Amino acid sequence: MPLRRDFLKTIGLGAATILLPRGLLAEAQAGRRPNILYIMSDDHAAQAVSAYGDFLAKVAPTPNIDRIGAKGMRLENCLCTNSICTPSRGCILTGQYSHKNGVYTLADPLDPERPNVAKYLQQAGYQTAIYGKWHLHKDPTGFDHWNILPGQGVYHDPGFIEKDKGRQKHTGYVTDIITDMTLEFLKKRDPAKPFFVMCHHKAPHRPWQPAERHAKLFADIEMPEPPSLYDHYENRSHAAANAKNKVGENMTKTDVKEDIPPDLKGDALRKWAYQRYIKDYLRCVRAVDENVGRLLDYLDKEGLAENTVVIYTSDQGFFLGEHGFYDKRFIYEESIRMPFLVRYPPEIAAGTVSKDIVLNCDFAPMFLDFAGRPTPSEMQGRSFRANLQGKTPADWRKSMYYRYWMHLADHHIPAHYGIRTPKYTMAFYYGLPLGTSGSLKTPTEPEWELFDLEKDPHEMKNVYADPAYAQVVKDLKAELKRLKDAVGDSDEPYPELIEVTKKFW
Ligand SMILES: [Ca+2]
Repeated sequence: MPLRRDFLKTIGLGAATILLPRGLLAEAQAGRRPNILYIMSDDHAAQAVSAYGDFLAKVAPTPNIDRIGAKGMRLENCLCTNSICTPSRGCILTGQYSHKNGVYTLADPLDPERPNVAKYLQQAGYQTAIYGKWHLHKDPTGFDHWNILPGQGVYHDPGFIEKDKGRQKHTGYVTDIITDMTLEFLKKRDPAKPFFVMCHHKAPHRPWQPAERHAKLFADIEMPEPPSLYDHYENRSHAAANAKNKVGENMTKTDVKEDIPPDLKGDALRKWAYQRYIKDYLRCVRAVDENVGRLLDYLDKEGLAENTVVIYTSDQGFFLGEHGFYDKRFIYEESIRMPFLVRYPPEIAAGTVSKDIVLNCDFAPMFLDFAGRPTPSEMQGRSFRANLQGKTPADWRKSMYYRYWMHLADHHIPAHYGIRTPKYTMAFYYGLPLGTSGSLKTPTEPEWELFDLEKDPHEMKNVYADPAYAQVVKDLKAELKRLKDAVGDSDEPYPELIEVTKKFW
């Protein structure tokens, strides 16, 4: 391969270029670096991707999404650095944590002037495009073509904002339309250049409105429940107990699509609402899966399957009734774990699995690596192209830093930062509205949580205060401090946090 690359580089230079017939040159240039098809849905939990074999795999399979993993690799520990839509999208594009790229919360725009991976890929000669959910408030930059949903967008007959054309209404179901746009781009692309296209679905985001053709799907079956659906938060932080993301209790008529019976309370309400919630959620997933199939079929038909890196992921994880929750934001597993399936037959062996800790800020460096470009100095992630080949670098990370900033915003979940290792998750709920999370929210009592993931994979028991874990706590705090410093998340701008830290560490 290096020889071939060098040769192509040589023929691509100056006068030598004209020695090749146009068609052959186009093919050579396109073949030199792979195309990248990046499919990302919104709030699609790994538990609802059947390749992950979780509790919903049998009743709600995702055969098309699974095709990507079957011909490539499934990541078991792809984790989000800030589990909420806008910040995760900012992180994916910039390769930076929220405190570096300025996208701390749902309200923060991504500065269009800032470098992003699409701009770098454009410079590398890629055709770039994005369709669907954007949610970074200001118009995209770095994309040759874009057609995005305004804000969250809607499921049925959605409006879109197209580059140079502005707002237009479309008829149909949003997941089908976003796929139609992606296919249209692929059909009209310049075959002389490799492409980078981001197909960003709105589904299965709240309020979980399925396509008409899936309205009756699962109607006659009782869906399996997750093991922690009836969690009552004993041995846990106040954060979990006080959160307002409870299935049933914190849902509206829009969520469950009918009046909530007033006599239903407690576990009975949770049980009733869960069935309505999970069925609509999985109906939305069904349309995503069908549409992933359309894209894969197109690549097969056009002979693009071999030279295209195909990825399926979601902007974060989601609670599907675990802990009695819906939504995300927490450092807990279901929230921070992103489904991630990738295939690229020349390099990635079929049916492989990686347990390496990969972060959403690693995506941009990985795309650039496939484009033959180095990781720009401002990016904090690291390319995992070698990991995808089963060649994990010896110094690959063994722990990750997480931070959620939106103190007591939607769903009343406190801001926190923490660490996740293969064995433990530990979080510090520092109790303060900081960054751009707003100053009107009241502080809460700081508290810690520690979960032993080997003994307690469902994170049901906080062992932070257990004397048996005293040394573990000490070691994890040292590693957390190291990670926090390494990503440059300084407390210097927040004297009140420095005070809280002195008292509670
Ligand atoms: Ca999301």
